[in-house]
Amino acid sequence: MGTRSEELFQRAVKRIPGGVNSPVRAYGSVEETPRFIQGAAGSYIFDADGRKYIDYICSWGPMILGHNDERIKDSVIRACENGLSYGCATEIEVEMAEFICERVPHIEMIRMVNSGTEAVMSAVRAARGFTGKDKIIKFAGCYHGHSDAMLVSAGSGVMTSGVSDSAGVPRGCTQDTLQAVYNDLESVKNLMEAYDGQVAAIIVEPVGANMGVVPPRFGFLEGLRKLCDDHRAVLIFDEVITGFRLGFTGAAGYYRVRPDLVTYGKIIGAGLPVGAYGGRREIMEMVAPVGKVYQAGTLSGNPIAMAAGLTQLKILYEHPEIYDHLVQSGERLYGGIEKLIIRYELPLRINHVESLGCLFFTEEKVEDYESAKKADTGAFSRYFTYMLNHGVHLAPSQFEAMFLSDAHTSEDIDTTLELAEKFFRQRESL
Ligand code: KE4
Repeated sequence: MGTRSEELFQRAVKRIPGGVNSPVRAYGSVEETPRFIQGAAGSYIFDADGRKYIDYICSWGPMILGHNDERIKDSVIRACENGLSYGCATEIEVEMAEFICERVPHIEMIRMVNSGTEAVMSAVRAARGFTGKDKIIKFAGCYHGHSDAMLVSAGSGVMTSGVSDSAGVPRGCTQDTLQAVYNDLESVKNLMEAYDGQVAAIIVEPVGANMGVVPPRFGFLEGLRKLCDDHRAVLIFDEVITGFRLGFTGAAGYYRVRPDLVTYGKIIGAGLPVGAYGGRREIMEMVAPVGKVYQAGTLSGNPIAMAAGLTQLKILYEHPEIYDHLVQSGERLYGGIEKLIIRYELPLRINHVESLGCLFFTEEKVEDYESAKKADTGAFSRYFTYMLNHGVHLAPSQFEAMFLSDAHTSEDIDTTLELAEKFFRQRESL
């Protein structure tokens, strides 16, 4: 008799491509049956067989307060009392926009959409409309969602899907997407000069988190800012992961580099489908209906999703101690792994920024896509399986981030470290 997850997966693959509604959930790069989750609370998730896991996916970032937070759930239930969707403007959309714009200095105007992909697609279009230029510079290993133009050496699931980019994307959709090397300003300068006067924008994950976690080298983001100023290009920070995680003002505030546009997802929706893009008023006023850049969405600013997202943002803003806890938890977890690497002389690297981190199965420094790809995905798979079977749910890919929430306790982290130590002591498994 198989497990409930196995049974559900067997049914799922018959009717859903790969049995999942997003590729990374299929555990394609690890030797495990994907766990079908039936519930969650705080730092824990529970699978269809009732097994409990300490969860480091946190829905890929949105559950920064922990799963099933009562305050957010209550706001959703209250919002449902009035109705689910109107296709008309609502007060809470105004509240959400004002709340963000009044607290994030580089966001003068903002538009709600339904996913990070949509946010990026729209921000890129706004940048092209604003500058009248076509070329976009992205970085190998950075993932900006699955819009055609962004599927060039993308990170995240693309890295593990064995697909270098994607079938079904005509050359015409990617011919204006230029690819630079993360943390290598020279590679960006060369493109800017080669395509002088043609580059509409540089889009960057201010902390790479889709090739595993790769922090920006000192001066990298500042260098991008200067290159955009010198070449009249728009600097887009894709903060779908880092937004409202690295403090309320995200990576822009953390690194003190001002982007022209920012894209959001995940935390802004608290687990409901919300994305957003915003920034300089003169760029955002290019967007329909006030400007000539068309973008629309039936469920954009949906009142239920706004209730969840705005509640989460208010809690984060009104309780800055949450960010202190996230930093301390990050130091405990990733610092603890660092100590194990040193104690057991392990051929591993840990990269992290506050509550975001990634354990790379390589002994070389990981600072870009090429160095990340050197990681031993087989060893990672064995580690993933060991941790999963001992009650710790990591991202099922070497090229994803670990996410901490305010709900993770010291006990959760110490349990995780004890299990990791047991795995590493069986050194031959590396
Ligand atoms: P969504 O369309 O999945 O909401 O957001 C796309 C996106 C854009 N930008 C960044 C920096 C992102 O990390 C993402 C999505 N992140 C992945 C996890 N690495 C989502 C997980 C999935 O694809 O299922």
